[in-house]
Amino acid sequence: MSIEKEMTQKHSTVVFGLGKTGLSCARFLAARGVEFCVADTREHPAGKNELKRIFPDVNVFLGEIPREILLNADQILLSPGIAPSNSLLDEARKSGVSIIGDLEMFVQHCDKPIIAITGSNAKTTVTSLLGYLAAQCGKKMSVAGNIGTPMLDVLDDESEAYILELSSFQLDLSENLQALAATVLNISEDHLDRYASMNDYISSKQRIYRHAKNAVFNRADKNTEPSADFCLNRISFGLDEPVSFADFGLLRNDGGKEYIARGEVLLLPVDSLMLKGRHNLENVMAALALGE
Ligand code: UMA
Repeated sequence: MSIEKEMTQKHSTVVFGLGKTGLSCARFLAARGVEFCVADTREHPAGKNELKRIFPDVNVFLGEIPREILLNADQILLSPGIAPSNSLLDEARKSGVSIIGDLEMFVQHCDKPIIAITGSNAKTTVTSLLGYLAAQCGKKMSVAGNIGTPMLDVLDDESEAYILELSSFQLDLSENLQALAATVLNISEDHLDRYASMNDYISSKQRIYRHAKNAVFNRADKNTEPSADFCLNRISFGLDEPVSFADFGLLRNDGGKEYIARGEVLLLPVDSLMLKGRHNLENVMAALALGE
């Protein structure tokens, strides 16, 4: 097809970004018979050859993307690495184009519980640990998201629930996440090239708690605590003593041995853990709290 014809043809869905996420979006749409095209501002994005191999007939726009492609779309599925605000995307949004990410597509099609994990650090550790705990308990749960496996690639499997590592970029592109349990593990300065201020970055992380049923937060880091607007069950973790019966923390038994505890209940001795370092005690507590 000539480039002129391709440009005038209306694509209801544009997959913008041809990395891991873009490829998973393409597979997801194709499996559902949805017509789409793909765009990327690089001439040679990572997923170019793979897309051509599996979907040779899909229209692909690389390099300078014709404005019409984005402005005429009904929906743009944006990869997390692409900043959601630039003049063209703002114009598309104003003219009624829906701009979402893979997380929003996932939640719109998922009917199983989601456990959602974010934080500036340690999110991959806690996500992996929770996946390991679930497997040891005989639960079939898929682990996906920012950790590396695009979440749409696991959506149709036989999982009882999904454990998703989410970046702030992914959270920014979703309105309807309703996690069964959600956590912001910690917040430190990160990605400030994408956010106007630290407060914007914190708000982005806090989006994980919207519509969630249970929040797990770090009581040593005020910014991880769900804002008062969110009415949800709260469980905290920290390296001090648990504050209430629901919280996780550290306690010593009569012999002075240190334990991870929930409320007054001693759960496991700190020296029995193979993960070393005090920060990993927080990670273990977060995983236990989410698992609970
Ligand atoms: N692109 C454009 N225009 C732009 C910018 C990018 O077209 O202005 C294109 C690039 O040319 C490229 C594509 O977008 O072809 C890349 O998309 P992407 O950056 O979203 O990368 P993916 O390969 O889709 O990987 C993404 C996550 N990457 C980012 O968020 C930057 C991966 O997280 C994630 O594992 C993957 O989806 C699966 O969910 C990586 C990451 O670095 C590990 N995450 C950041 C972090 O952890 O700090 C947030």
